[in-house]
Amino acid sequence: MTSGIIKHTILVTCFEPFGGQSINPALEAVKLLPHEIDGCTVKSVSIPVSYSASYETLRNYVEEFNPEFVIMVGQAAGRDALTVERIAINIDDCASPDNDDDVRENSFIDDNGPDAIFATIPVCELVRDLKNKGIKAEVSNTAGTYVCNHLMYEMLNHSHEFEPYPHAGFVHVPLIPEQTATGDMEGKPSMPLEDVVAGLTELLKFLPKAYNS
Ligand code: PCA
Repeated sequence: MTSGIIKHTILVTCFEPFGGQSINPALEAVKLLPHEIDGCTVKSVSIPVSYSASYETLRNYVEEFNPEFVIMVGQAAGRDALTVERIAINIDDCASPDNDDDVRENSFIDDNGPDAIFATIPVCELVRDLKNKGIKAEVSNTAGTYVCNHLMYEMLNHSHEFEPYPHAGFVHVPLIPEQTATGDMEGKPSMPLEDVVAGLTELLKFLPKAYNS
């Protein structure tokens, strides 16, 4: 490594399949990401779709890799663009169980935590850059109230406990065509896997640069 150049580490998380599906496009895309992008080390890991185990798992990876950036990635059925989440809210609320069969309705994630926490990555700049590169991307104002929002909230709520401080954010990705050909998801919007991978790669490339502009 050239001396004097800081080598950033970006931790990228994805989720296992859930809700009876055999594919999670976040997992499929994240496992295809390069291990290095423009001199940044990219560590890709999978997180269980579990309210109780998701953050525990992520925290161990943050302690192991000491990343400057944590980019969490999940599936959002019905969306047709990469959506960079602006905010996580302090609520678990979904009629569908997680992969541990845990159903949480209208319950606080942290009884003493803030109602909501903004992502600490530059959401609008990232989306603008992706759009300029011809990638379908939007800012999203809701990460839902299921495990993705839960993990994003927990990460942001605990970021100050780590050194270096990890800037953290969440990207929801659309379904991929294999999921929408038949079954429950038939007819929903999709994005080819290679476009999801290309979009995430561009986002990771731009991320450290967004702090220098
Ligand atoms: N999407 C779900 C959880 C796991 C995933 O990929 C969500 O949006 O909460």
